[in-house]
Amino acid sequence: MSHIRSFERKPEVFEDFQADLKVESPGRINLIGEHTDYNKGFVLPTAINKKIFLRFRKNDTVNFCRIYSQSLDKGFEFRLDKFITKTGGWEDYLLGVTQELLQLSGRLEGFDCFIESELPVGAGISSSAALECGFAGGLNSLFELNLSDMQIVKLCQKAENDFVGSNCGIMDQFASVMSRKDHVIKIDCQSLETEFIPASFKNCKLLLLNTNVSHNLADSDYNSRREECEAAIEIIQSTKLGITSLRDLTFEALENYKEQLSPKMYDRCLYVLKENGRVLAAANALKSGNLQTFGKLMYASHEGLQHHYQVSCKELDFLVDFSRDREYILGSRMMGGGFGGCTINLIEEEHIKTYIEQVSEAYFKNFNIELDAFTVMPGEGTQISKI
Ligand code: GAF
Repeated sequence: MSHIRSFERKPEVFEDFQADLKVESPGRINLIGEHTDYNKGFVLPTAINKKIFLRFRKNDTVNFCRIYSQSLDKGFEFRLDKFITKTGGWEDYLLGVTQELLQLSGRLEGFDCFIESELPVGAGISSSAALECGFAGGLNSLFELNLSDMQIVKLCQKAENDFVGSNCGIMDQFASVMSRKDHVIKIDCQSLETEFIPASFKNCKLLLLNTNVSHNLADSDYNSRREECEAAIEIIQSTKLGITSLRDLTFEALENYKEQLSPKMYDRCLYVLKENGRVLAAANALKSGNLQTFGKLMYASHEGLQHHYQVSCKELDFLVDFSRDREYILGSRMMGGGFGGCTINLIEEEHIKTYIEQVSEAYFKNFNIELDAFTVMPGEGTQISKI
């Protein structure tokens, strides 16, 4: 039997909670470079000015841990000296991180943690990475474990892969921890080299439109895309040594293997190769202030995700299509893993209000679902402070 005990209401101990440490852990956006991180390619994300807030204190026990989420009005307690098992719910992000920290440092003790969030769940702005990284960063600091930011990033990704069971790449955790205010990060997911690029969008803003749908198979379809890429690499590797990821493949080499790959595999690979090129071109366009080019690359990215990688859905396609003949929208694309969540739009500021009214009305008419719309700014990665 699991020793993890859930509670549905706020326990007394979290009333008037006096913490030792507070953490601000941001969600992330990705301007371009989708499904390229686990293929060892390039991405262009940044943290945003919407966050999860966590507060921690030691509770003077050796093993007893208590966590409460104000936003969910739910919490749970567990012991560090008992085998940690999955619940299948939001708790797993935190239990997975705890297990990784125990394995890496073995030096945790009892604590209480109070969580509040302004990140919508399932919107594709990575509330899960924000939760993992904020929690890991907080415990690292509370118990003086001396783990580096990169160790935090990697252990959170591992917790999500091994404990939660989502085979995600490194982008979300990296962006949530490492970002700098008013910059986007070009990450080479093979070498983990980074370039911080000033995020100057002139008279434009980044507008997120949340479809408020999250199709059921999001996790398994995500994992199967990754498997399809890995299967293609395995086929190519069997005759061409030295190819360990799609990053090592050229367009020319891919054409040579076309016959041996299924049409689906070929399409997935082609998308990834093209998307890597688009990230590099987009980073250059941003540096030279060419937002028209940047926007076109966003549209091209969506088309690849829709037709070749096949991770979009009718709600996302509707929103991208709706933006197309409006000159004041420079670019639009689905963002994140896909199958629901948000589109990201590069839009001239003066048209935002009218556009939100128009697109919300049309979206509701089509799907009978309310659209959520909000602008975001590139923000700072995890921030931790003693109280
Ligand atoms: C999700 C994953 F967590 C990331 O690692 C990345 O693969 C993304 O989907 C798609 O680009 O957010």
